This record gives sequence, structure tokens and C-alpha cells, in this order.
Amino acid sequence: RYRKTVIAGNWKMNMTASETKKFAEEMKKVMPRAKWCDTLICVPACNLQAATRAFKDLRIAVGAENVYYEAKGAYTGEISAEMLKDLSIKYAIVGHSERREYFGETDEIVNKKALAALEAGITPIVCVGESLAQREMGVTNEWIALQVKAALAGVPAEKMRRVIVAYEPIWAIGTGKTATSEQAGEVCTLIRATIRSLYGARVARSVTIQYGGSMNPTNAQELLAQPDIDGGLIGGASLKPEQFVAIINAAN
Ligand code: 3PY
Repeated sequence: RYRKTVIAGNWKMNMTASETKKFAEEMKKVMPRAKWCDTLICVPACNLQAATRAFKDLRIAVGAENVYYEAKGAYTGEISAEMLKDLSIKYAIVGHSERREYFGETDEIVNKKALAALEAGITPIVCVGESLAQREMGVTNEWIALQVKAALAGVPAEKMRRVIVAYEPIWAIGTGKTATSEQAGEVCTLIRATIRSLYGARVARSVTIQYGGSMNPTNAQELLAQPDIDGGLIGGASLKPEQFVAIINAAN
């Protein structure tokens, strides 16, 4: 393996700080002693510290679900990469399809956020994915290649090792529908080919590419067996300790 397998939870707008503590206690009972993948959970910003405290003994890193690209100033409600860095946060999701859809994030904004995260030494988990209409029109490959190129514009090759790309077909998010492992694997191969065309084979080999969109204990092993799928970004199943652990075990 040239790259890390990374299993990441995305809690979205779920779990209070108290529930985060309870989750960690449950996890302690079921977490495998040895694991071969990196594990993290992205939590709401107000719970970053509570999660960092609660997950410490579990060797689960904590990530943010979003980050703003400006360094500081009059941006009420936003959180900078420097603020995350100061809390020792090492990961931030950028461009999740829910943010693109409900909060108007464009490819340009996603790019600025990825650059700001990298500048602060934070790994951006850059999400890309096509809609059902795009898949049915047969433009998935072009669309994904464009999203990847746009999100990575201006990222220097030496920082690419830190980048994670998550492929999340929008039609498979929170719907219970998953892409077949072949469909998912194909697009992840295309993402790696796009990175190769921008940065060359060595860099492309080193980048972790995750599949997201209703990954669960039943489908995880098959998805993770695809040669270009190096982990998962997990929604609903990351809220349940037994299910999240089952996915971690599938990566082992
Ligand atoms: C899902 O699994 O539904 C996700 O959106 C993970 O980010």
C-alpha cells in the first residue's frame, strides 16, 4: 500500500456534547485493540473540544465538518483554519454536497477552503459527487474530473499527500442507496487518474480516496476491496458505535 486507509465519520448536525461523551464510552467497549486504518470523526464545531477529550484514549482523531477560508475578520458565525489548528484539529471536510446544496458552496469556495486548510496544516477531506440526473445523462466522469480539478486548483504537489478526496454520489447520501462497489470503484479510479494528470503518478498513488454515501457494515468490505477506494466517509453508521466499529474492522 502506498497510502493510508482512512475511516472517517461525518456526524453532520447530530450529537450534543453530552451525547458525544456517551458515544465514546460505548466505543471503548467495542473498539478493536489493533487497527490498521486511521480513524477520525468529524463533529459539529461546538463539540470539537468535547470530542477531542472524549476520543483521546480511543485513538480516534477529531475533524471539523467545515472551515472558512478567510484568516480572520468580520465573518459572523464562521470558523477559520487557524482556529481549528489551535485546537489541534487535523482534518476538515470541505465541499460536502449538503453544504454545496443548502449553503451555496461553489467549486471556487471549496477550492479556497481546501487551500486555507492546507495552509494551516489541516487535511481537507474534499467531497465531490454527481447528482442522479447527471449520472443518468452520462456526464458523471466529466463532472467529477471538473470538480476535482477545481477543488485542487493552486494546491502544490508537495501538499497533495495531505489531501483526502471523498467520492460521494449525491443520490446515495442519506438515501440508503449505495453505488455498487464497481460503480464506486470506477469513479475513484477516475479521480486518481485526474490527480495523475495534474501531479503525476507518484503523487496520485499517495492520495487517499474515500467512498461516502450510505457506507455501512454490510457493504463496507466490498467497497473497500476496490483498488482505488482507500477508506470511507460515513454518515448515519458513524453515529452508532457497533456499526462504526464494524466498518473499522472491515478495513482491517
Ligand atoms: C453519508 O454517508 O450519507 C454521507 O453523506 C457521509 O458524508
